Amino acid sequence: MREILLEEIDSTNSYAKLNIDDLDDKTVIHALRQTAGRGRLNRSWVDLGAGNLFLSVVLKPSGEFSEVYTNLTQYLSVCLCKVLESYGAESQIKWPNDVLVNGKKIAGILSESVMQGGNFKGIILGVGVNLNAKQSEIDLIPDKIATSLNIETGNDIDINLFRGKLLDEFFSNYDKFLSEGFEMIKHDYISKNCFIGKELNIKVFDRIETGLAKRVNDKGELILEKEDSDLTLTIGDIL
Ligand code: BT5
Repeated sequence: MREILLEEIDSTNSYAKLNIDDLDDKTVIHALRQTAGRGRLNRSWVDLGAGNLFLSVVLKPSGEFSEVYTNLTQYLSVCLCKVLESYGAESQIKWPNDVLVNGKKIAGILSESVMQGGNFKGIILGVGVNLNAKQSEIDLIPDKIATSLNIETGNDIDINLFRGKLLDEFFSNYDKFLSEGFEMIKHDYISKNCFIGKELNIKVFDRIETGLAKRVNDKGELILEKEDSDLTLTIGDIL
């Protein structure tokens, strides 16, 4: 594993994407500040200051895309929960990969597959974690109730220690995850969920699906029970 530390960048995911040809498998890009952090679907990730974590991992597991790569965000969400719990913060996962503490969003994950001229180049797995933030700044985050680890634990968080724990957790079972897939983490993922058994409205592109979150299947998809039939969802946002 190689680590690149940047003082400031627009987005660690954008940097990794732009330089993917020059970056080895398992390179970690870590920025102290992010001026244009990205979420999914053109949303933004707010930089709450230099004490917070912004990093992207470059993954080049093979020359071709494989379905298991779509579950890497769920794998990372389980890793994040384990690390947060080592700080005494009880965490939960909101499908597909929001990580919450006390019902508030503490981390976000953005996975991007990079293709060039029809060739699969790799995956950029980006993660932002609020570690040391002020409540007054968190309150300015649009559309979400958020929190940070210092607020939840009452202690300042050593960002390098947290990053080390997260990368150790991620890479210790990464190869096994690639060969076993979502089933390897299914038990942990489900034990952390905060949505199964609930009546949900889920935004899927520009439509809203309503139903009972019945279960998560072996591929990490959400089975939503609707009035007339079950719907299998691979992406979406629980509203
Ligand atoms: C995500 O998107 O949650 C993925 C965020 C990934 C950020 C990392 S940082 C390092 C790497 N480089 C990047 O450019 N990105 C990755 P999504 O599920 O679309 O959620 C975005 C929504 O979360 C926003 O619309 C806000 O409502 C909320 N949000 C934004 N900043 C936040 C923050 N710091 N803490 C909690 N919630 C936030």
